[in-house]
Amino acid sequence: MDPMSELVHYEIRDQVAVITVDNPPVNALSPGVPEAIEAAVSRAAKDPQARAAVLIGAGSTFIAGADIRFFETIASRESSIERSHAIHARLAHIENCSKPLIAAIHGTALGGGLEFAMACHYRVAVPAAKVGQPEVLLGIIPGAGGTQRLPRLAGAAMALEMCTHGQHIPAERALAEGIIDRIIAGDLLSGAIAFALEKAQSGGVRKSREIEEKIQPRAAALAACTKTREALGKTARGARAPYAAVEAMEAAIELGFDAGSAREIEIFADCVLSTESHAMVKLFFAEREVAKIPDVPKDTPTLEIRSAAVVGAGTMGGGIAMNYANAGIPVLLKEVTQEALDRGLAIIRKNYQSSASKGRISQQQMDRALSLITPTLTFDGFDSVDIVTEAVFENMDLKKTTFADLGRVTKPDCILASNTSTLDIDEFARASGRPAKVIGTHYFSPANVMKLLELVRGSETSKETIATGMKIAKKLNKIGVLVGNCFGFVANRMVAYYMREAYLLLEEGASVQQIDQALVHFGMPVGPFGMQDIAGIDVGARIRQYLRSIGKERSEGPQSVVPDWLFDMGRYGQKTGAGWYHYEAGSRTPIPDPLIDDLARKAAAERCVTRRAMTDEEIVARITTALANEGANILDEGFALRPGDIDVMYVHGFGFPRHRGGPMYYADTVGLKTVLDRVHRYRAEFGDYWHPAPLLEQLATAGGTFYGRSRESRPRELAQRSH
Ligand code: T1G
Repeated sequence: MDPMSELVHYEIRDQVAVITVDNPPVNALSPGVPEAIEAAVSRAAKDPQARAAVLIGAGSTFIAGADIRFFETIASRESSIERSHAIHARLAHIENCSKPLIAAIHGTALGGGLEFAMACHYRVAVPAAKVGQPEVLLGIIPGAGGTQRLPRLAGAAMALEMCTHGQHIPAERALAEGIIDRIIAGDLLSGAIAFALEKAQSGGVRKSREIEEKIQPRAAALAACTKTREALGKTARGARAPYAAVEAMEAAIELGFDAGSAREIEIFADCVLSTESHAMVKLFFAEREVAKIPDVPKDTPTLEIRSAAVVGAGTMGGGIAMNYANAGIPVLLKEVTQEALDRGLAIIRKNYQSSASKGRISQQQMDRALSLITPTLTFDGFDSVDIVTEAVFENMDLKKTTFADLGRVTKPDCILASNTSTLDIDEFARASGRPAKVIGTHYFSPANVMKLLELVRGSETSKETIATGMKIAKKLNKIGVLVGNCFGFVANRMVAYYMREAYLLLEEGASVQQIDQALVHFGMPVGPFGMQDIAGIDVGARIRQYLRSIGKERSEGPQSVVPDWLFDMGRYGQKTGAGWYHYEAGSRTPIPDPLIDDLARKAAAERCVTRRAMTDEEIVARITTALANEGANILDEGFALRPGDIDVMYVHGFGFPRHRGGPMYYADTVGLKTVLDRVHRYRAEFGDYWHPAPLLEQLATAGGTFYGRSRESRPRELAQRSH
């Protein structure tokens, strides 16, 4: 082993130079790595002992791409262009090596990793390896020739799919598409060396830049670009990077490799400096930071979850049971009556059938998942499960009784989780007699689909319980975010303000369709009213009823009466065929209903509100300002650890557009001074319920941002509810 570089090693094995990138944890192309790879290839070219060379990654993966941490250091278009030219030149130099150069892939070859692999003459991979150009998920396009070499290897359609969606492609498909040349079933390095020697024997170097047949005829390849651009109209929802990738691919097809590369370099520069990219990079790191709880170290012991139970087979309970079954964990599903149990199971079966009919799961997977769900009317078997999730109605007395039962029927180390979306978990934690084992696990509707799991820390929740909760989130393929125990926790506390504004806008003169469309245009998958028709108007109405019954007022200001009227009329949303919209039998297509305008007019008259026309900009500004202002209160009070935690929740729980980074990052990009000015203006116009959050005032006055707020001023521990 030659210590020519800490980051890249060089050695000769069986007449082949082995170049090993060793930059843990993911062999990112940090400064020094590309240079060292190039130097090692030059050395192999000159080395009389080497007949060929293999590029391989040390540790668990090949190269996972550029080092994302360094994107922030790109200050101008010129410096981006300069850097890109340098990396393109390096890859051209590597590709021009006179001896066969083979990339040996395990783990993932992503972004710049795949681009380095494509500059090699051939690629081999282990069966479990994956390749991809995920740059679009960071708001950029491949910047080291990916948009030029990939279509030449795999054809325009495949390259377009990869560069506009960013998905990871398994080795087998990559082989079929021509991205890799052989799958190595045994030891990767030995297989790669054998492959390299074969190529040395046959004298084969093949430069992907010179392959033209896959992008011929040009008209067909360009038609694929047009088709992709059209399809993006539905999926990209306002993001720019996917379109930029298509543009770079068109350049690859129309201009040839060199001019196409020059175009890629320019487009990359525009993207890397965009707000969209900055937002998505912040989100990438925030998604990883949520797993880091300052006072719960990584090595905190956790409980092994081998079996589970769910109490309540309603929409949420059924969805939660499906999550466990999908993860291969047997789950008991308990209801009080046979009818309710049958109804719940029928919905579960219908959900699986719909996934199977869409080809998302096989019949076998469906059968297996269903066989893991055991319906029951009793607590039999609860004494052996490792976790129980309570998903009964949102009613404190019912929860208290349920937790008292669970404390009695489960084993002492069983985790007792609650799917409450608002209530004080300390109250029913005490009822269980084992508050250290109690944690909130708040799922989002539909629970078997949405990625977010909001974990709620009670005042006595133990660190082991928290660490186990985070582990369960991962196991269920969710993203777990730990929050403090305040009313509505973080997700619904903010949604209450989001919905308040939507309701008030409706009364003030905007239509349900205008508000929903303005938000969809902003990038949400569905607007607030469409969302509520999916989740159920009854859910919020029952919470309001409960609050009234215990003499509590909602804190988020004036409430429209319209949702309660809809509830009284039995219009709960999609499940009853009518809510904010009307639905035809068996259809989920929302049809505008003139009745809602009548109700809005009536409610406006009752509150003496003068109705007026509104712009989409005003709608988006009001709603996003309400979110950011309340987010600032939550941060200030210490119920969320970081602004990124809130953003991750909104992206994964409600589909807030990734390319805007989440409500807090979005507010930073709007400018906190502008956000604060709006709050003041709304206060003057609409009333005192618009309070500027102290943290917003403080940061806006100091010219700061939520993300720039110093670590020292952030809470290290989540706050607890004051009783
Ligand atoms: N740069 C810097 N840090 C990275 C990184 C990267 N590319 N990838 C991962 N990390 C860190 C991550 O923050 C975490 O740190 C740790 O590594 C483990 O990651 C020129 C411009 C590779 C599939 O988009 O998709 O190439 O939290 O927890 O679940 O055209 O990481 O431990 O401190 O995610 O095993 C394109 C991004 C870049 C790949 C591994 N590449 N990474 O998943 O571990 S742009 C990507 C991933 C580019 C070129 C362009 C995943 C993974 P910490 P992890 P994992």
